[in-house]
Amino acid sequence: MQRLLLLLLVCLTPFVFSADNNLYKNCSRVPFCTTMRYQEVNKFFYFSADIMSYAVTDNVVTVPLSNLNGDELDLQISVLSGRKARVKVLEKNHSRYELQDVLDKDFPAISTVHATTEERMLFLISQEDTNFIIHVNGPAPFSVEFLYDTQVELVLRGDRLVMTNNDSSQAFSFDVEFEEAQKLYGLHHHAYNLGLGETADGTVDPFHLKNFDTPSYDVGSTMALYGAVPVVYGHSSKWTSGVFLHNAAQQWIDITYAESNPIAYFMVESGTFDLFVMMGRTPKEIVRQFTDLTGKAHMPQLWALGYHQCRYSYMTQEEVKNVVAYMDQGDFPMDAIWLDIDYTDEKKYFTWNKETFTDPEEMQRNLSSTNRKLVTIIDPHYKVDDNYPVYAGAKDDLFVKWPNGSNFEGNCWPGLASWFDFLNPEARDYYASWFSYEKFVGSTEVLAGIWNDMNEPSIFDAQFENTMPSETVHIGDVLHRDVHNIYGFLQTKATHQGLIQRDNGTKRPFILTRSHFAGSQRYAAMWTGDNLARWSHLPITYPECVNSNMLGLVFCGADVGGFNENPTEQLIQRWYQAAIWLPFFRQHSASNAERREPYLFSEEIQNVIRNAIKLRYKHLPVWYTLFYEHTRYGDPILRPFFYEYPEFFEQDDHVLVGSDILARPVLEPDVTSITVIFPGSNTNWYRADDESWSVHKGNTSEEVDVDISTSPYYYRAGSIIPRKDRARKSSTDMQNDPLTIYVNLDENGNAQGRYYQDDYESFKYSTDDIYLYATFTYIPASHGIQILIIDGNSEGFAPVLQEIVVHSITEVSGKAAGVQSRYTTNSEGIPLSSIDIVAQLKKMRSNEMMIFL
Ligand code: NBV
Repeated sequence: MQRLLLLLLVCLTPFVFSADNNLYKNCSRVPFCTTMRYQEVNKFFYFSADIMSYAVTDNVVTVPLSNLNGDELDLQISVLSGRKARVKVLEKNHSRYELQDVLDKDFPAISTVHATTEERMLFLISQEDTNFIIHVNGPAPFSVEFLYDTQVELVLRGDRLVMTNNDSSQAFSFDVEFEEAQKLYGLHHHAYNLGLGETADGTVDPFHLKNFDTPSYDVGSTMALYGAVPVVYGHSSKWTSGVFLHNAAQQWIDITYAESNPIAYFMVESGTFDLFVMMGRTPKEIVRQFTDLTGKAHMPQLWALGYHQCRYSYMTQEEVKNVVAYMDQGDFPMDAIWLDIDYTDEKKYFTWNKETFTDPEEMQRNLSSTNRKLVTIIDPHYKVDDNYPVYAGAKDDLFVKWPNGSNFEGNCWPGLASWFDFLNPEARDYYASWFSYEKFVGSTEVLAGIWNDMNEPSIFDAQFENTMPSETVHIGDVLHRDVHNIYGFLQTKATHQGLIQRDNGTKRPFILTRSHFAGSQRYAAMWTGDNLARWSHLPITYPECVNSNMLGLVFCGADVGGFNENPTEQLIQRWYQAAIWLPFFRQHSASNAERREPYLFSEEIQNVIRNAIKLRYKHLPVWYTLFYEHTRYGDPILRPFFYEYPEFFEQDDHVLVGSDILARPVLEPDVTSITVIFPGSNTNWYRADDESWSVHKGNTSEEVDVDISTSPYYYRAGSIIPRKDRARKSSTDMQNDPLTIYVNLDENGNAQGRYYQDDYESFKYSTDDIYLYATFTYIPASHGIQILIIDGNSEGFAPVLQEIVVHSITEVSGKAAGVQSRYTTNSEGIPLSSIDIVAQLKKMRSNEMMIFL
């Protein structure tokens, strides 16, 4: 019977073409959400802060809170370095689960000057930055105000603070007010605009954060999807501030703009009230504060930034070889081919289907001969089968359990399965050990990446909303409900550990994860899950990935073409043109969707797709440099307009790649023109896609004619863009290719850009500082390019320039126009390609040189 049911489920799953709103409960079906959403907190329950009794231990300031009902709480405030603070609200007699593993490091409280005024207010002044001040207002309902430069920027209000703690519930609620913010952002992952809209008016559900498997999800909805990042930023053109709720339980967040300032009202199922407050002045500062808390991604290997070809599933090793051969024949650059669940023996991970993948090592050798990599899927569910060694070695103590101590068993791809308890370090070690070449028999170095899917975790059981029941238990008697949203995060942590151990730390792991949480960037790239091959799903990929980028998760992408259903010919072309500007670039499709590898289309369509993929490869030096800057500073790679131009608000169909490329692909069907908006009142943009290099003033918009081959993108005047213009079969083939630098002069004739390179695969860039990081600056007076090594030991690197392309602004009939000059030699007629920059600098014992044009 069970098998029959499973078969039915398996057969039906791919045909579910829009999110099943019955399966996923809305707020009105979740008791704590219904209660908290409309509760009017009675004055009897308002807490006051007894500020005269505050105490300081290890710089942590504790203030007792109490209400007329006799409830007692502790308000704990830690001022952290870098204009951040941490606020906890704790019960005196109850304990709650305190989240582990998510923060990148410890954040000790720094010392403050503290004093009270009368009985009403406690002042805390950061000793590191005396402009950063916190006020605790005592009278009920107490509140905590966060000030910078005497301006209140953010208020934790006590008026909706409720902490329940009894046998059936540990839910709590509170609200945060963002002073003068014009818009709130954050709360990834939703298929929603970048700016968070009103929900508190009750017309829609609050934003829901509970990681679920949500195939064919709704666009424009607040429903929970695969990942959760509980962060809200409040932004105005004057300042930006934010909060991060360090808590991995289910949450619902209502947003309102109906009061004098925008408010985010958090309703949380369980776990600790542990709120980080970030007081950055600008979007850039605030993102850096958040990536300081939750960490940065490490460099990807170069190949991971190339084009990935995937399918559910390539069924045989011959098919794999054929796809690669056809891609080569069609002249489509590509770096990796992916194996979905069908490569395994009965969905038993770390095994191969011996009939269809008879010689996986030979297949990998074959891939390697064309410089391609293999990525295979490894899910978190393990078939209940005593003859399956991965299961047998774990079943005694390493799986998630029911409260009675028996292993939780549920249905998933392999039939009855159990799930690793990734909260348990021993389970992580054990699982990680299976990535070794000895244990994962048939894997070689060519199997260079791992794909963690279904890790919300997804379980085929509608009564638990297709995920792990909240009453199941992890190590240390931790209830699943307390750690639900980090289940996938912890799987990627273990996978990362496995790949590091497998290669003795010599290679940077590449992992793609579906489920994610704040901080997942330290271990994995992520994608937006099972989208649909419909026009509505193409434009939403931009706010989805821009949002994740603003929340640290920089390596984001979406299935090209849409996972379920079949894209029209027009849609697939537009999808490629748009997807090249997202950090992770992979075509993927469902098992019952038509095959759509690029070479299957007509010559005209192939041309459009080929040009798009090649354009991606030409910009690989830009992507690589931006990634490095993320690892160093925590900056996003994709940016909304307001990140660079705080006075500008988002345009969801435009994206900035770093600060210097503005992409506005065609995201809508059947149009002959689109509107392009240019940000920055003192900025000009050169049009780069049609090579007219026409110039467009910031703060204006323009109607641009488009046909199917047009996908507008622009370079910022004042930038220098390093490119490799010979797009070849793979990024590996391009590693030693020469650079073309595009010098885009601003109105004053200046331009600057940066370039980074390393060995493209190891951690030596971070352990031994072996890299090249340089600025290119155009010096108008000498009509030359200054190359300045910023830092890093660049010995052994030999970047060569093949061409310098200079764009400048001139006036044609009263209108700004672009002029292009190209140089392949320096002013003495020496070919640029013969100038070995690093060798020459070494000879000159300098970190700076000029190339005169
Ligand atoms: O492993 C099969 C698929 C995978 O192709 C897809 O990318 C995931 O998001 N997986 C979901 C399982 C469910 C497919 C219906």
